[in-house]
Amino acid sequence: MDMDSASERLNGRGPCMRPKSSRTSESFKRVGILVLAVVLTLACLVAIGFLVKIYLEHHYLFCKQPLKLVPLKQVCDGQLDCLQGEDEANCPQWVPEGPPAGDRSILQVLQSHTQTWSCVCHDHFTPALARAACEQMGYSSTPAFQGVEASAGQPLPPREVVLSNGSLQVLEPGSPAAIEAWPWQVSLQYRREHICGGSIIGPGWVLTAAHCFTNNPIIQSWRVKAGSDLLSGAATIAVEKVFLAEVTPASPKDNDIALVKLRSPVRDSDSTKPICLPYFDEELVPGTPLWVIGWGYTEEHGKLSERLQQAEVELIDKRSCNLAAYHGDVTDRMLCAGLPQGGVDTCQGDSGGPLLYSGGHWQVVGIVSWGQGCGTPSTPGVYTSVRAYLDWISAVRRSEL
Ligand code: 4AZ
Repeated sequence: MDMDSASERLNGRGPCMRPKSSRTSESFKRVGILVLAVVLTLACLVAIGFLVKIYLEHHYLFCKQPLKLVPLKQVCDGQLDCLQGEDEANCPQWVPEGPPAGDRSILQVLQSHTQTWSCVCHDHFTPALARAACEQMGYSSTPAFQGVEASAGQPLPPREVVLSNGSLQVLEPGSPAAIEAWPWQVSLQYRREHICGGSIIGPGWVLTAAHCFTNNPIIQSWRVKAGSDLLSGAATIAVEKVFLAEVTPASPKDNDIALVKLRSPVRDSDSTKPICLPYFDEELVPGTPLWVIGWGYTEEHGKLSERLQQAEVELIDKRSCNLAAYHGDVTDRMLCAGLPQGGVDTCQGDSGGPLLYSGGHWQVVGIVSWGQGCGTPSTPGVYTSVRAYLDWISAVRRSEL
């Protein structure tokens, strides 16, 4: 054995053995092919998944609850297929066309909650109002506008609008009220017809206005309806006596207060409860928030409301009330209430009902009495001040003990 072959053996490189580096590269190759195959398979799976996703998105909507696929033609078809309504949410909406415009120059508004159209009536329309109106219709350019004569044959009722948060809003004079919120409110009915509102101030007593009885003098024809926010239906209570504060022909608006004694007392419940009288020594300051409620006309020449309405007003100081509109007719025993810009007011059919102050507990501070028109600016509603008649109320009730 020569030295060279001995060292070849020692190094493990015999004539039938491959070199070590060639074996390593082969196993590298095998691993490489395996990795490539795995990567290619994964890529294929991702591509297939992607294609399946595109296909499903084109033909189905994915419902989360219950987990299912809804064919696209069942989406926005008016029938709920997904429990959470995903298939009927965000659908195109149908918007009904308004009535054909009589005068094509008059701006019309649709009140969403009543779905009724009105034409916009505004004495001092401004560029800001015009711009807001156009923006609400999707236009951004500066509009031109002009006032038009409102003819008698107007096909739509006029409604006043105000600018609120950048958009035109129809002035909403009131909102529907639940009797449980105002359980002292009653309807005074003559021959089954609603004439006035009133307030329960004790189990058998209703406070109202004297002028309700002017053309309706037969006591047996009067009935009182308590515990309901609707005018029709429900039982009524008979009237035993009516007490009026003395009204003189010289000042017919004075002493517009009456007490009605019921034949049977109303029992307290969630929908029938008496209201407190005001404190004799508490004079409210102008600007105090007050509430009015009733079934009266919802606009000046309108009609009674079947459902009780509520509206917030504020106490207006007597001096400015007299100066602005009433030339001294508002006496110390009356209160003015409304909003300086008008729009919220009582009207025919609300008479006799309460003007309410929420001073810790609800108090009837006034009785709906008179006013020029309904809701016009500068002619607020005028109310009998109940505080001025506390002695009269006690005297009447004492006389019936
Ligand atoms: C009425 O005729 C009447 N805007 C009641 C209140 C008002 C006007 C009229 C106040 O019974």
